[in-house]
Amino acid sequence: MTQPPLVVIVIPTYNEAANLDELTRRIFALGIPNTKIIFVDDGSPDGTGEAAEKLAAEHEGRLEVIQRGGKLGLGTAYVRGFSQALSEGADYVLQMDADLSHPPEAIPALIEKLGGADVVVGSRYVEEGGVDESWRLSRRALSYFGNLGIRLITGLDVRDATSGFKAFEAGALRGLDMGGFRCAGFAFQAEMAHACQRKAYTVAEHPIIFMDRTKGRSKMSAAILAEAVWKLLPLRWRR
Ligand SMILES: Nc1nc2c(ncn2[C@@H]2O[C@H](COP(=O)(O)OP(=O)(O)OP(=O)(O)O)[C@@H](O)[C@H]2O)c(=O)[nH]1
Ligand SMILES: [Mg+2]
Repeated sequence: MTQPPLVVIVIPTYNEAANLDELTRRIFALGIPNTKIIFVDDGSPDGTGEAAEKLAAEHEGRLEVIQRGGKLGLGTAYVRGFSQALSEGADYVLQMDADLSHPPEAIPALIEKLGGADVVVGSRYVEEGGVDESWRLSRRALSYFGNLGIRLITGLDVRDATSGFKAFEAGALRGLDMGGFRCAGFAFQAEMAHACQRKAYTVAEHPIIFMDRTKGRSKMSAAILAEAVWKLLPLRWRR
């Protein structure tokens, strides 16, 4: 009997101890055969690393933890987790946040759409996609126009340029020069989308509703936003 494809979900964590149990439960409840989670934790002071190790012991062989010494940014955490996933022979690699903003229940649909695409993006800005109902108009506008601005600056075609919920066909991911990525913070998501577009990969989008985190705190900062402006600007001219 042939093995079902190996699905590896890479999740960077920084101070997400309160979210890991529910996230893990909801992912494994999907019952996707041959699925593995890799948490990449940056020495979170709130005990996320310990919580992740406990889950790794409960789900032996299906959940792995990469511990880094300090907060090195979600971009480099993804690059580290992706190379681990590929070295373990993943067929499909997914990325998502740990704070339950990305609904784990969309994972099967993302994987299914990989049948006709190299990359599938969980997207707020396609029909039926959206953001948390509780968002005020000002926050919606900031998110929408921020995304639009990044698309215009970088020349990205994908509708949700800053989505951190993506699925990759392993060969496509392997084809990217991730060592050359420059963005450490959330701009990494657009840098990644841009790298896929330069490679002329087929990118599909699947609608998701992005929910606000209910536990833990956002890591967004002025420095991370500044990085987005400075490092995404030159992308348009990168080859
Ligand atoms: N390993 C690691 N993970 C990080 C780091 N910064 C953020 N993360 C994780 O990256 C994901 C996204 O971070 P969030 O703080 O939710 O930021 P965001 O989703 O852009 O912003 P919000 O919408 O305000 O939540 C979460 O799973 C974080 O725990 C980091 O420096 N290292
Ligand atoms: Mg978040």
